[in-house]
Amino acid sequence: MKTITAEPYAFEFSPAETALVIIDMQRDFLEPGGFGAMLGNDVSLLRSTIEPNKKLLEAARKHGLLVVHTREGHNASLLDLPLSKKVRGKGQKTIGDAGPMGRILVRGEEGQDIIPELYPIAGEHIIDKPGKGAFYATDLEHILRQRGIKYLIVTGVTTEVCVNTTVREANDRGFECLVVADATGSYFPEFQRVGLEMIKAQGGIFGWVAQSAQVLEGLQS
Ligand code: C5J
Repeated sequence: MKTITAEPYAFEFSPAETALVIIDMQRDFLEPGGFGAMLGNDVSLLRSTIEPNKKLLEAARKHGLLVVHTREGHNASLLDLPLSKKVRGKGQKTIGDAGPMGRILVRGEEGQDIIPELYPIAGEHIIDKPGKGAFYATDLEHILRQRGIKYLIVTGVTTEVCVNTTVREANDRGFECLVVADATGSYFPEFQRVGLEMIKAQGGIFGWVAQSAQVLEGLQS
């Protein structure tokens, strides 16, 4: 077993039973003209997460962790897009409409893909998810169980939406989750802080929180 210095206490894990789960590091959330910007957000606020994710991805590859990337998005037919999600926000443009990076949040379009800095390599799994949680309407749980995974190191965007939803889903399924603070990001600094607090409060009610440097140190140890 290896140990990562974390809050509320040390996170113990075995690399062979651990997956790095990178949530929705997509152009639609991190680059101008995508879904995040369409909702009125300053997407530059998420860009500080790229470097820590690069380092974690490199380390995960080196130490043989299972790597899972997720992408929020919908089928080109939009048949998997609830009307509630399509119209929420009453924006001029919504999911499925044409944007500068293709149809917004639609699978196969440029904007829906993972940013080039963190692009998956052969052997890494990509989960396309229609919801905020990565377990909803996907084969993620099946893949993790098949590989004997018990521990998840979770990164990505946004902290209070897809990261938190996924960690809560994982926690209810018995996975031990560690969320990497500087490798997760929010358009709202307050939500970033509180989103992490909610995970580690009450003795780690949903899991653990650490910085990427602590995760890297734990992996090396
Ligand atoms: C959002 C996500 N914020 N990946 N998606 O709509 O957090």
